[in-house]
Amino acid sequence: MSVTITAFERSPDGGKGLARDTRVRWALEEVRQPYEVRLVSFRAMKEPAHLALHPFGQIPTYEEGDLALFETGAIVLHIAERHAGLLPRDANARARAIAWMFAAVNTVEPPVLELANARLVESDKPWNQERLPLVAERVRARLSPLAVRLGDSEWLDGAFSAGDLMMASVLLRLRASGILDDYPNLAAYLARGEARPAYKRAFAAQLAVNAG
Ligand code: GTB
Repeated sequence: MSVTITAFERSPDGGKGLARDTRVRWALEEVRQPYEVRLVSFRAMKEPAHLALHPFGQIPTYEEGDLALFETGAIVLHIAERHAGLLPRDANARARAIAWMFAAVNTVEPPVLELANARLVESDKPWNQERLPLVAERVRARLSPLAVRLGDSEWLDGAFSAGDLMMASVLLRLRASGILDDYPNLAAYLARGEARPAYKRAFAAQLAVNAG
């Protein structure tokens, strides 16, 4: 069954791979599933046709036959459950990998987004300089225990899984802040994720849309 995802017609990051279609592309590349991309403008995302796919008028979405999904966590889990390569066979290890997916989107991503917004969207506000350190501290409160848990391991729990894919995708958003420099093992973990051939193909595909 063919798969179609949506992505920004022109991503505000100019192809740095920070928009969330990249993690879905990455998952599809890991499991070697071909996919089509429908590009949508900011206006089209808020129109009825797209809202029928995504109630919040965002990208990415995922269509496969009769199935339409939104939310990258749900999309990546769907891909990982249907194709070998992103979740362990052992039931307990599989459950733990899924727990890391939730940790990525539910525990780590919220403060990471707050920091990105504080740095980019709120930088002209008079209270920004006072707020920025508070928000950065909330990010550190997640990174420190994550770094302790990862330790010297290659991935979070055994072999690379959808949990690592989601966690690395979230950490990517921190690179510009420089905060990862204080967590060398997390920086190396992220670099290992980016070095995966599947990530490279996903990155190149989104760059091809946004370059120039
Ligand atoms: N929780 C949802 C999920 O995981 O799928 C969040 C989806 C989401 O935030 N989508 C964003 C969107 O559609 C694009 S990725 N925004 C438009 C809108 O809400 O109207 C967020 C994003 C956007 C831009 C950059 N950037 O340029 O650096 C990075 C990330």
